[in-house]
Amino acid sequence: MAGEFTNPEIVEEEVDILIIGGGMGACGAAYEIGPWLEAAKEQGIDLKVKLVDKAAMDRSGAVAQGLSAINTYLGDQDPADYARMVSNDLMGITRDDLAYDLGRHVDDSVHLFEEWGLPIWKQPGDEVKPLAEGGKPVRSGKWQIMINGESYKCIVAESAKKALGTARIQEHVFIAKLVNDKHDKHRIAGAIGFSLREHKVYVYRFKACLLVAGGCVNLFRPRSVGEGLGRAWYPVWNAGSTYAMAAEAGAELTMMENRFVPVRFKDGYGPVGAWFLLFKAKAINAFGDVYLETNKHLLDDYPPYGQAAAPASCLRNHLMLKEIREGRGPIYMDTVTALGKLAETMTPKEIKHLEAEAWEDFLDMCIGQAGVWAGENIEPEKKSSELMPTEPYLLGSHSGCCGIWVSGPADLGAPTSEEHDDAGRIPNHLPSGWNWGYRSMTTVKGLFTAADGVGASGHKFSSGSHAEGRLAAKAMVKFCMDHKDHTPELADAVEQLVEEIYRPVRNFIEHKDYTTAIDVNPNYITPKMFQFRLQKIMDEYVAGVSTLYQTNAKMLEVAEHKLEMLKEDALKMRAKDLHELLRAWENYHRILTAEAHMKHIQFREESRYPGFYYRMDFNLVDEENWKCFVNSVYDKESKTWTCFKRAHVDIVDKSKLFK
Ligand code: SFD
Ligand code: AMP
Repeated sequence: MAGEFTNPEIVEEEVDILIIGGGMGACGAAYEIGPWLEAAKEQGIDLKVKLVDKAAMDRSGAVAQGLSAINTYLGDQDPADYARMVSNDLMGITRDDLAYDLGRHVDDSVHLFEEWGLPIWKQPGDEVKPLAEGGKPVRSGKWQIMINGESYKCIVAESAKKALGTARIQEHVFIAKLVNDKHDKHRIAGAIGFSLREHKVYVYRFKACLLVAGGCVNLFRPRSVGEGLGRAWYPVWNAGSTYAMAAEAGAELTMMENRFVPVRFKDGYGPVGAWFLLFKAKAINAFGDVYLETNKHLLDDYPPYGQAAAPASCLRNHLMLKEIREGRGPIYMDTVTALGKLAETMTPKEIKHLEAEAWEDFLDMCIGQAGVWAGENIEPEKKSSELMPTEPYLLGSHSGCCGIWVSGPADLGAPTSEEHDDAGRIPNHLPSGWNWGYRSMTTVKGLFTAADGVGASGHKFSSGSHAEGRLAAKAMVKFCMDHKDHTPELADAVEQLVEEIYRPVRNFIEHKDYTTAIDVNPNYITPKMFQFRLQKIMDEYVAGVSTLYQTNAKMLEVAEHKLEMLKEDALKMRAKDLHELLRAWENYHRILTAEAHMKHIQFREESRYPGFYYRMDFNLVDEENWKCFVNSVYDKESKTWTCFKRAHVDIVDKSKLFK
């Protein structure tokens, strides 16, 4: 066994652009890049592109299981209103330039999805009229539209593969590290990864790279343990690769203190959006109180955000947590009353159809929840279902905003009171430091990101992630054309990189015969056990579910120390096969992401997201001192983080939100 396992074949390849990931952002880039490559060719520049996904694109990433709604579709709404909503839901600290830019581009991706065959619910009479031709969708909420989306990812991936061509796509290769340029440490030059099917290590050299490997899941101890282990809301295969690899390459991160704690149907993590928004269901405590109403006064503690017409997701959680803390749980989604009310004006056939839709909402995107309903004999019209706030997730495209600091669009600016237009914006006046030439480029030259990778925006969801991938693709081609004579050279020797990637394999081979039980060995730790240790630290000290999302400086100090120890032990992770090598590297990415999260929470001395986490020693939103971005850089040589403030500017006028 040892032979080829310990000495993998090394495959070196030079391209111009590497796309890392095969999810919504990557599919957007893969689809969009073709025409821009053609335009470059016409100018005599022939650019080579490759896409690498650790899984199979048809079912990889967050949309793997399908979705039942597209949560960002503007229709005839104003992108400035969209930017306002994003800001409000994320407690005022977002990049309006990024949100506005996304808002004005996102619908085009949705129109493409429909053209490619995604069934979108339409208003009666408009059933066969495409959205692009004015067909009116069934909206579950102001920004969300309903779809029959079990095959959503297959449809989007099919078009991406067709556009890029399968010869330019490599599946089942996990990228483990980015490599900086030999002559400029603020530039990216390559990436290294390994095959999950064969004993091969891939080394890519490139001018530009799109890092779109999703968010981070399983860094906190999940609520589902034991027989439920592996069940989570966001996909367990989003392992923080985006944030960790960008940080190691020297990219500035932003808002890594932010997290998303979704309220979900208990145990199955089923979606709640359709229930709240489409079926108009209410969440209640065990005694039937609608806590969003009975606890409404708590919002007064958080001006101005508490006064917004729609309270932020974290504030909704805050009102629920009071009920749980004070012993008035379980919390329920009152499906019985909601369906009963809807049924009052319906025929039996229409009622049957409505019930089918309630089931399909789960079957389209979270089959496990349908399993819970079936297994517990839950008929939603007769029995309400429990809700729970989940363990925290790190992401930048859903209702969270952690991620990487990127260059914004060049044509959107900060308003001054004298000169903004009706939508509250003026052109050509960007806050300094928000644009450095190429949309979606990080602070590392040539390194781009999109979707879950882009911080300080959020609420892009599946459609916005695709659109943002497209924006990045165009900018990357421009970057390559502007730097056509640049030859990337790796800062690190390939042999040394391979050695590092395969360290868990060597740990195993060297020590496996020391004991007779393969998992019990003083010389190595299995990736599974290592993950448990990380999750325990994060859960107990960094505001996980076991402390009801509470922490303080002292607890964070303990976490800091324990994470240091864990990082030392990480060198002892073992890999008995390629699958474990994947698990080991996912853990390396998770631990750095977890550390960034912890450091940012430590730095921000306030509780900006009540309901997502509380710094009990600074249990307030402190507008005066903390209405700012918290950004950080990681130094891979000294293994230290530096956190700092960056000024926040409202480019879109927000006063409308609080009227
Ligand atoms: O119900 C490597 N999302 C929803 N979006 C909507 O529009 N509507 C919904 O209904 C949504 N909801 C929802 C959503 C997600 C999930 C999991 C659930 C419910 C249960 C959000 C979107 O899905 C999300 O915004 C986008 O998918 C984000 O796109 P992107 O590209 O940032 O991430 P990805 O799609 O997960 O893809 C990641 C890719 O990277 C690969 N990868 N490849 C190589 N090397 C590595 N080291 C890698 N690490 C990862 C992955 O394989 C994958 O291809 S609801 O809750 O509101
Ligand atoms: P979810 O299924 O919870 O991910 O929600 C899908 C969409 O509905 C997201 O855009 C959420 O922000 C929005 N949403 C969910 N619950 C509510 C609610 N109670 N009020 C307003 N918007 C909500």
